Amino acid sequence: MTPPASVPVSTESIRRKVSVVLGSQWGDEGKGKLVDLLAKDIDVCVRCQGGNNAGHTIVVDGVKYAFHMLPSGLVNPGCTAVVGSGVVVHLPSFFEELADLEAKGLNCDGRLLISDRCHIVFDFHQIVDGLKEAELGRGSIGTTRKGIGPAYSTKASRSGIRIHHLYQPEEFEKRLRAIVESRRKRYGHFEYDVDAELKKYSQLAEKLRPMVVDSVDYLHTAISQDNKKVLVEGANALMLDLDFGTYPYVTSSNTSIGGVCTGLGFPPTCIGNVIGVVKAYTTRVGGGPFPSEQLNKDGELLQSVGAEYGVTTGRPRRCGWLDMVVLRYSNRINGYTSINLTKLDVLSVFDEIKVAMSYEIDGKLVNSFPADLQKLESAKVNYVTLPGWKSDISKCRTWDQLPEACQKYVEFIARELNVPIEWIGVGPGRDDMIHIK
Ligand code: 2SA
Ligand code: GDP
Ligand code: MG
Repeated sequence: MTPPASVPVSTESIRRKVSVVLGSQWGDEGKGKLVDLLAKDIDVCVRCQGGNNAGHTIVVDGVKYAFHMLPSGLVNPGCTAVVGSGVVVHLPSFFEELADLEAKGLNCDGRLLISDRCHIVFDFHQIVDGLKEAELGRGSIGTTRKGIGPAYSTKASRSGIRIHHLYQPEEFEKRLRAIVESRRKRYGHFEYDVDAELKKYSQLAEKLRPMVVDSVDYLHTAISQDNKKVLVEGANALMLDLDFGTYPYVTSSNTSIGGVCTGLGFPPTCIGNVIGVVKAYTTRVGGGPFPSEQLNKDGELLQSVGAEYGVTTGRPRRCGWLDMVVLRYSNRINGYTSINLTKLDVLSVFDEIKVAMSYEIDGKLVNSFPADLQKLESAKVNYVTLPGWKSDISKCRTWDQLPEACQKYVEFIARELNVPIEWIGVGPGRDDMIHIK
């Protein structure tokens, strides 16, 4: 007897079919650029967590695309993009982003889908995001104010509104009124017109209808029956993970490999390649600890040469040296099968390059990235100094073209992590990449 369509014939048929791109540090490593590059050989590009807090930049033939909530694979015309169930979606921003892309000439007709299980981010979540940050004062997280934390809180408290609720108007209205009332009890009165919102959402629901799918069925059918190649685009990064990042200075989703399974409904056995994107130095935007941060000329140089500004908020990013404690921890959790080292060209201006190798707390070397931020603050960071190469590498397209000191820097990182470096970014453009096969 033939099994029903939604049941895979065997788990073998889905084994290692899905590739994943993840940020290994505090975000903005250049994930979007790699996803775009890989998307030419894949059929489906999926986001599994986060929302429009993310900012993924792609530069193709001088045209710059900024993706926030939509999967970056859309730049490739043969790629279908899926916003998976773990993503939280602010629908007005979803349609704005889509319109911006279409204005740049991308035809997304029929190749953008959204899970009926996604939770909706409402404007009141964004208002609450701002109120929460104001309450925290000097200890604020430095969120993007896109309502991400409040939306995931609503989801965890089981009072959230999902995409399928858009098509159950009575349930939608009941839930929206209840949650706004509860948020007003907690935060006091804030301006928010529920009736206008209900009207707006009934129009948005119709506009969205053709894109709504059961993404579990869609994605499993894609890999098991249609033999399609799926690529998952991680947003934010490991050190911003709700469980493993520098809590509470984190985002509110699982940005680590676990978020791929919980955000898409894929079992771990589906996952094959896990590509860690590692910036050749470190940046962080927002508050929170950053042990290898350089509040000096080196940090300023990284910031200006690397053009380190937030893609979503325009905030300057904090900058520092590469941190192997962070990367070893990140690799333990995500299990990278290969690495894309990015922005190596930015380091060309330095005579010498430092790399953080270990932390000492109370005179003792620590084995892993500490949970306790007070202890972390007291950590002494031990660095190694490596020679710079002081020459322009932005035109290099093969390993052999890189200067010897530059090769040594790359080899040092690969050896320390025991993970092969397969791609090296030498500029923002799609072609500014060295692929080591
Ligand atoms: P949120 O808004 O609740 O997710 O913020 C919580 C923390 O997560 C950080 N975060 C980010 N860090 C780096 N890049 C992000 N995306 C944008 C970009 C950021 C921007 O690509 O440049 O434009 O400012 C991102 N999104 C969230 C955030 O800074 C908080 O520390
Ligand atoms: P993402 O969030 O990880 O996708 O990264 P962002 O787009 O937020 O930030 C990375 C920035 O670096 C973007 O402006 C990219 O265009 C740029 N970029 C990516 N790779 C490289 C590279 O190898 N060299 C240089 N100079 N810029 C790069
Ligand atoms: Mg970014």
